[in-house]
Amino acid sequence: MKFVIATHNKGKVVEFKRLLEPMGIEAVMMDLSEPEETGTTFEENAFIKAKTACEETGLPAVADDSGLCVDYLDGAPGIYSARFAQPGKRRMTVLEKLKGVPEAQRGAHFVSAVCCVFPNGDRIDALGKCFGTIAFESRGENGFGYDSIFEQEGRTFGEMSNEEKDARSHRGFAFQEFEKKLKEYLAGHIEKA
Ligand code: ITT
Repeated sequence: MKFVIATHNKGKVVEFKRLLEPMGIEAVMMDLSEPEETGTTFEENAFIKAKTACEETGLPAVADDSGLCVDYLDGAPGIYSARFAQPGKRRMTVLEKLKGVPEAQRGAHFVSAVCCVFPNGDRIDALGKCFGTIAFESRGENGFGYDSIFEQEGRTFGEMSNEEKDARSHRGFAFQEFEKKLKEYLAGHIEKA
């Protein structure tokens, strides 16, 4: 099975391949346009990205819309995680906004809404969340985006191996659900778009 990966984020590309290939999926990159994310939810934006890529390539397309929701910031940056501050300044912006905030009030979670659209219009949706806290400083070089400031049990995602992150991350959980639904879909249980 060949699926096109509908993302322009290099960190996500690496994770998509890592999570999709063990399912027997050939995950390919193509030159895709970048649709405007006009949705008001993670799910809507994931669908916009997957549908656009499927229409452009004629292949089943998988997208994820994801983000970091910080309790102290009333869930921000949320769906605006990629547009929250200038590139390179996003982690620091979160840390600055939480300056002086004690550990007990630094709760946060990541969300990943995965959407796969097939050329016949069928779609599969899956959602994953993972909970942790915002660290007091950036730590670790692995991963991408907010990984180095998102902590679980004393270590940031940036300090974890790929396997550790996948086993506990929002995207790891979303792709677990996706795999289950894909198997059901392929066995004939079709969800209509
Ligand atoms: P595409 O839309 O092309 O997929 P994007 O980076 O714009 O790329 P989103 O709109 O879904 O993707 O924005 C999600 C942002 O949330 C992303 O840019 C990261 O900063 C952050 N993010 C999502 N998943 C993450 C993860 O696993 N680790 C760290 N940061 C993550």
